[in-house]
Amino acid sequence: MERTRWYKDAFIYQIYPRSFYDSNGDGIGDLRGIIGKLDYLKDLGIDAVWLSPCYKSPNDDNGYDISDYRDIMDEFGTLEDWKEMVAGMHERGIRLIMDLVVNHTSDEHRWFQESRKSKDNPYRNYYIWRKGKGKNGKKPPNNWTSRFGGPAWTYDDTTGEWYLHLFSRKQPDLNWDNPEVRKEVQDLVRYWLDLGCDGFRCDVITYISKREGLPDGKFAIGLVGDEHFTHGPNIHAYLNELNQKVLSHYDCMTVGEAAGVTLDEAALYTGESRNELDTVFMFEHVTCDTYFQILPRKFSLPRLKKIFSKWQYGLRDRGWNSLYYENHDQPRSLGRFTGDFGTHRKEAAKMLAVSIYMQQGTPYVFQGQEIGMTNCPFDNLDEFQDVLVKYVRDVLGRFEFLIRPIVLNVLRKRARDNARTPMQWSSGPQAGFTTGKPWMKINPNYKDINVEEALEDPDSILRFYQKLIAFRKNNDIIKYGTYKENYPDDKQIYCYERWWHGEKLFVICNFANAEVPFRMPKDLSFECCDLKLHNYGYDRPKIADCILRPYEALVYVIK
Ligand code: TEU
Ligand code: CA
Repeated sequence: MERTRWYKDAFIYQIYPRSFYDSNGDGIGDLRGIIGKLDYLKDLGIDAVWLSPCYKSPNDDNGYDISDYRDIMDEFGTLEDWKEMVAGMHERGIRLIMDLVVNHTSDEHRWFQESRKSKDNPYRNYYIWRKGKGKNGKKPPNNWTSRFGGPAWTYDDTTGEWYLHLFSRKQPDLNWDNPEVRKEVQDLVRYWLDLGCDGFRCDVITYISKREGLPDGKFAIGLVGDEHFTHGPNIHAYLNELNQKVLSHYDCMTVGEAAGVTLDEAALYTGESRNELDTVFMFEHVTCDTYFQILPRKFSLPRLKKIFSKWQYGLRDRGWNSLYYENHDQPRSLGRFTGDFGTHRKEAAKMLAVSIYMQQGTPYVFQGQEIGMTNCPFDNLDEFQDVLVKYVRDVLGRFEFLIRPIVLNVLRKRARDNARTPMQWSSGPQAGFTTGKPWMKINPNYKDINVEEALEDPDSILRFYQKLIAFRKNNDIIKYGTYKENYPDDKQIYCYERWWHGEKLFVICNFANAEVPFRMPKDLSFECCDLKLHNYGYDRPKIADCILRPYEALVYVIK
């Protein structure tokens, strides 16, 4: 099987199925809902869909807790619906990337149900069980914390031992050191590829290999234990094995979710000769406005640019980047990376698109980003649905009321719920998402921000995305060109160029909601120059010293 590496030319659209489109009025998005919107996706021009988990799940973490890897969640439909969905995608030239969540299962998975029954159950070693510390073993085996807060261990009465869960207690970690577990994963990956899926987004894949002996982690604020399971001792061997046994036999692609990944590690994961993953999601830019990855920190453009440039220069010829601002775990990018955009929502959203999608790598757009959806003005803590928020509230316990306004304020900025409010299709009831009662709050701004409106407006964010995606298609400068940043210290302007065989792409982005003077770089000489993308009506035909308008963004091809 020849691997065509089609992902280098692909624009990928992420669907969070629960919030995309509800076909049957139960208030929950579903696969038939996706089928109903395939033409919308085709018109947008995207090449592939990354679908967040749609497998059977008790939904403690909205499908990231899987109880059966080979079947579809009841609320989302059936395997037949899935097949129809894939066929419909393929007919339209759209590939499907499934979410592969194999660091952990649900505690309701049959393997775990068996595993907890007795110490000699054949499935016992599928998970990570340990005796506790202290008198009677009533203290957790080590000090690792769950990514959702609290200890990463839960005590189980039946056998008097603890099991490890790096996420919620309903998400027990699989034991990848057990060859049977790795075989199970290979089999289920093959199962979906044989059914027609085109690749995988590998959930928290950097956590699957834990250090032998599970030593205590060093003291840290928030997350403890990281150094013993992020890029753990056998990670590269396990990924190489999965690749050689299964992935390499298909023309598929993989993208690993890689929180904490460094440039050198990313090169190891994605180097083409290493046969592990094709690409990874790094996290540096989406943590550049946080403290301890949790608390909000003032956004700084130079800090963001430094991260972009580090990855553009650093992974060149050594691996392959992923380009994203949003996903189902991140707050919305508008406002976050633009400051208060006031009346310039459209310009700001288009500028953000230019700022990232002219870089080298595989671009991702998250549902709603293409119409400029924003964070949701949640009114109180009960409106949040995310298991992560429930954990936070658990930890605060009866002290919650003391700091409730602060918590609400932080969550409004940072909560994952911001990305998960239903897709805004129209200005009609429930934003056209459902005819029933939506499973989660709809952002009240849907009357102004919705797909219907965007399709009618020739100047909409959506129309701009269509143009940008079409421009990017089969564009060798964007795909292969070298990257060079201008004015790295500028606090308002992000300016970079890409160069390939005598042609140059020149990108100017004003991140400020204000007029900002721009000076042309001295070494820029050219004979002809073509304005390809502009969020202010294509009226600056030449690159020249000028005053950039609020959030103005320009892309030129020059020769
Ligand atoms: O995310 C892993 C992860 O690193 C995030 O959960 C992060 O810790 C969190 O967003 C705090 O910012 C993946 C999935 O994308 C996420 O939805 C799941 O909840 C998680 O794994 C567990 O499967
Ligand atoms: Ca439904």
